[in-house]
Order: sequence, then structure tokens, then C-alpha cells
Amino acid sequence: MLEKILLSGTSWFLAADPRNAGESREQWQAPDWFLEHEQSLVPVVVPSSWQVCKGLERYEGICWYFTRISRTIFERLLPTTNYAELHFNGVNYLARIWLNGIEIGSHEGGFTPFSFHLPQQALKQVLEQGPGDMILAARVDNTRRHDQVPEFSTDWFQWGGIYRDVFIDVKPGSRVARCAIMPHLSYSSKGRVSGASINASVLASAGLKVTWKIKGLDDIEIATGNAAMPMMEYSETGPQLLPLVLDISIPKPRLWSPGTPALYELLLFDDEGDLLYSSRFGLREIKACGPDILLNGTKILLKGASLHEEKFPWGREYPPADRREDIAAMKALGFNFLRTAHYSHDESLIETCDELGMLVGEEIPVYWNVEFRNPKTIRLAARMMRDLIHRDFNHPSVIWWSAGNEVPVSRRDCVQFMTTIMKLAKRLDPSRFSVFVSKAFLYDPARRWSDLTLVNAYFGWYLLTERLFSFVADVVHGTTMRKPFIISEFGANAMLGFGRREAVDVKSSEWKQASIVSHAIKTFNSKSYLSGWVEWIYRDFKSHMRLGKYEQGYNRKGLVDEHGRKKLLALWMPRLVNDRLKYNGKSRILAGILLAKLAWFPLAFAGIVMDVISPLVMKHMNTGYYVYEPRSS
Ligand code: GCB
Repeated sequence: MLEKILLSGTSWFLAADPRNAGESREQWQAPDWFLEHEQSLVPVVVPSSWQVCKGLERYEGICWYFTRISRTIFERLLPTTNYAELHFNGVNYLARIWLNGIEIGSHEGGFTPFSFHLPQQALKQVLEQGPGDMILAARVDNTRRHDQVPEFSTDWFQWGGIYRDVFIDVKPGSRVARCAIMPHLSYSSKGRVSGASINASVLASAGLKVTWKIKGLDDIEIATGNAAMPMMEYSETGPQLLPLVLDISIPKPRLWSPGTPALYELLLFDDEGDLLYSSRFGLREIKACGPDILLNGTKILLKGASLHEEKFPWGREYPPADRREDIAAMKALGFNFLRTAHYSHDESLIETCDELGMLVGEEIPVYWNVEFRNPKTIRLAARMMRDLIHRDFNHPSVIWWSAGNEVPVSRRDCVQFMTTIMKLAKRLDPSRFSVFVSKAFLYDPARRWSDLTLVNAYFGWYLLTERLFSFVADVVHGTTMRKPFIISEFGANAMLGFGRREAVDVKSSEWKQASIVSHAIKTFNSKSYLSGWVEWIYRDFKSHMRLGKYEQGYNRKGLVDEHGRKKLLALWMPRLVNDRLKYNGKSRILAGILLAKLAWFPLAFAGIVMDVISPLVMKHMNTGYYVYEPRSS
């Protein structure tokens, strides 16, 4: 029997611990402390970010969460041979968890799920601590530290807390721990899809016999079969987990694409017919063929926008219905691609993208700068990538795993770090693109390890004029090693309500934003070598470093403001998405000449100066772009 005992809800309490006195001096983890202070603690809803609580709006540091778990739940789990785990979908950033004063585990990293096994011995020990309900205490710390991922400075708000669901996951002792479903398509000699199958790599208990079924989402069973896990000695901790691959061919396949997001479901049962595992999947294949991206064998252009996980008046946690609304609205603007900036979002968003038909690029928060040389940081980033891939492997909407964004690729340690993470992603999932997002136009030694060339460029906003997009894209194209090339960020600020009707040609006006971005999109659409573009960003988002007159604490490059109100650019977008410049090829000829050997060295030198020196200069100018002073309330 599979069971999810949801612990999220209203009966949680919060206490800020700015002096870090909770654990060693005052023992907040002890159930007695909570029982004594319960009345004076702040009631909160979990999941949520603590900055939505009054008085904690700007707080970064340590907060404790407490909740009661009914004793009967633990008593019910105890006598069975079930496998129980306490599961957290997302806590930012460091979490330590106690049950009735007994520490059961800790976790680092704000955006991927984690769980702690509750063996019977631990359940017994917890129950013996006293009568009454069990007390769960969680110490959550979002203090910025240099060895963390992300590191100190980010252009987004440091929402803290238990901001995704918490539950006890109960499975039978002989269980399916994981199952990775990889679709395969076969093609006719004319290049049409002629058949489909899946490889389901199951990790399950030794000796387990499973019956599998495939259903279409209209719930019609379309294939069924049996398999048995190999036998092995029973160890003290229960049957060992072993891998097994099921090859299943799918009759009359319906392919998944943004236009036709057909979904299937794989179900695994034990020999008594009890459900052990279920997961949805889609039949789709994403591949690079020279400079093109092929979806199910057909060339596709990615036209999309990024999104931070945040919505007003909530924090990073917001209802699945609102996520659905966002994806539907983005589709209505004409987009077929979403980049989850700059970390993985709640899985409900990815499920929505599967259902509505939106391609997704996912990322881990290796952002700008981390301690590239520190083995702890490398291990942490590798674990983040592995956990993300394990979580989202079966979602057909996901097409890339990104190892990070705008890292200093002129440094050798950085290139080594990024290469390690990209190779890991490729090994764990050869069926998708393993990439990173760069801001270096020319000198980028990490690019050769990325399946796609992804380059951010802000002409017209941070850099000179949007007229340069054409020329620079042509130049970068010469260095893309014949891989698909995508402009992964471009955009401009606009404050909603400023300069819409008056067509104000000044920065931060709606009109200026619309004109910069529309020139960029028309330029990109006219370049046949580009495989796509990703506008920055769908919605304005909170950022500590955005304190300008027209920013007021928000990065204002959104198509819609934080309340979801459309800016001029969003009104233009449905037509703009497919619009193009009349292309005269002049910049291409010029770029070709510049790329000829003689011009290459000075150009590369200029590129290196820009890519290497400019971050250092900015750091020393103390522009606030790289330096952040944490504040507490
Ligand atoms: C970038 C970053 C993104 C920033 C954006 C901006 O290049 O990748 O995280 O928010 O620029 O608005 O400056």
C-alpha cells in the first residue's frame, strides 16, 4: 500500500532565532521547549516563506518550525514492515530536523527534495520519548555563506523557510524506490516516426515480482506484462535495491509536443495487485542535429521566456492553480519554452508544463560565482544536479539540464567545475541536453562541453544599442561549433504605467522596453541559424539589488508586473513572436570578414578583456551588482 501522510497545513509554528541561541543554549529542539512556548509562537502555514510573516519581511538567518504529529500515525507505522520516509519537497537553505528531540537528519540546498528514512528502531525511540503527540522541530537557516550554492550575491530574493510540501511517504517493505522512463522513437526512411517504445529503469527490492501496465490518459489500458527482480540475500535493513530494465513497446503511439501534449502512465503492481509505483510520461525525443534542434524528428525553434518562482502576495510558494494560469498565459503570448530561472521550481509547475505543452529548461543555482575550487561546493552542485534529474526525469516537457548561469568561464577552476557537472548530467540522462548558460560572446572554453550554445546578451539595456544584436549574433555564431545556438537571455526594464501611451524613448519606460525587445526578437527570427530565443523575463520579481527609482525592490524586466498586469510588450508579444526583420545580410558579411584569421586575434583579445576584466572592475567599483549586504529585521 502506498500512502502519503501530508504534514503541510495550518498547524505549524514559527520562531526566529537571530542570535542562534535555539539549539545549543535553549534547546528548542526538545519537545518540552515547544510545549512551554507554543502559545507565544507565531502560527504559520506550511508551505510558505517566512518573509510573508509580519516583522520578518527582510529577515535572513535562522528560523525554527514546529508542528505536532499525531501519535497514532507513528503507532500505526510501527508494527508493520512498511518503509517510511519523512519527505520535504523544498526548504531554503540549510535544514536540520528533530522528532521528539531526536535529530533525524540534515540537508543543504534550497531547491531540491530530500527525505529521511524512519526505520522501526527510530520510530520506537521517538515514541518512547514521552506520551502525547510527536513534535517535529526544524531549524532552517538561509544565511549566505561563500561555500554555498548559490553563493553570496544573487539577483533574486532570498526567500527562506519550508516553502514546499512536507509528508510522510509510506511504501511496502518490498518497494520500488525509483523508475526512470526513457522514450525511444523509430523513424521510417522518409524521417517520419514509425514506432515508439520506452525503457523503464526500475530500482526495486530484490526478489520483487511486478506486473506493469501502461495507460493512456483517457485511462485506457494499452499494454501490460510481468517482470521479476533478481533474487538476493535479505540484509538487516530489508531487501536490497537492485536495477532492472523493462523494454516496452507502445502500440499506435501518440507523441508528446507543445501542440499535442499526449501523456501516458506507467503503473507497477506487486503480485497481490497492490500499487507499488506510478508515473506519467510522454513519448518524445529531443536531439541536436548539427545546428538544429529536432523534436520528434522535426526542427523546432524555441521561443520562450524565463520565470522566477515567486508570485505576489505569496512568496516562493504559490498555488498550483496560479502556476497553471502562468503557463496558459505564456502559451497565449505565443511561447513554447520556459526557462526555470535559476533553480528548479516546484514539481507542480513541471507537471503543468507536461499537461499544457510547454518545453522546459531546468537549472541548478550555480550562479555568477561559487567556490569553484572547493570540493564541498563541487559535491554539493553535483548532488543538486543528481537530485533534480531524479525528480524530473519522467517529465516530457523538460529538455535541458543546465549546470549554471553566467559563471566566469575565463577561470580554469570554473571551467573544470562546469565540465564536471555537465558530464554528470549527461551520464545520468543522455536523452536530454546537458548545458550551461554563458555571457561570454567569444572566449568560452566551457562551451565545448555544452550540448547547446546558450548566450545571454543585453544590448540596448546594459550594453550600447539593440542594433548590435544582429552583428554580435553573427559573430558568436562563428564560434558555436555547429551546435544549436540560442540567445538565452535578453530584455530591458520597464515600470508598469511609465511611458506607455506617450511613447517615451527613455530607459525604464514601457515603450522603450517594448521597442528594445521587439527589435531583438525580430532580429533573432530573421537569423536562420538560431535555434531559439528566451526573453528575460515573464514576470517582475523581487531582488535586493534593485533599488532604483523605477525598480523599487524589483527586477522590472517582466512582460507583466508582480501583480500580473500586462506591460506594453506583453500586448505586442502575440504578433511579435513570429515577426522578423527584413534581413539584408550586411552584418553577416561584416562578421564573416571579422572572423577571418587576421581579425580573429584582436577580436578574441577584446572578448577576453570584456569577459575577464569587466566582472573585476564591477566588483571594485562596488556597484552593488556583485556585493550584497544581508540585513535582518
Ligand atoms: C542576467 C542574469 C539574471 C539577471 C538579469 C538582469 O544576465 O542571468 O539573473 O536577473 O541578467 O536583469 O540583469
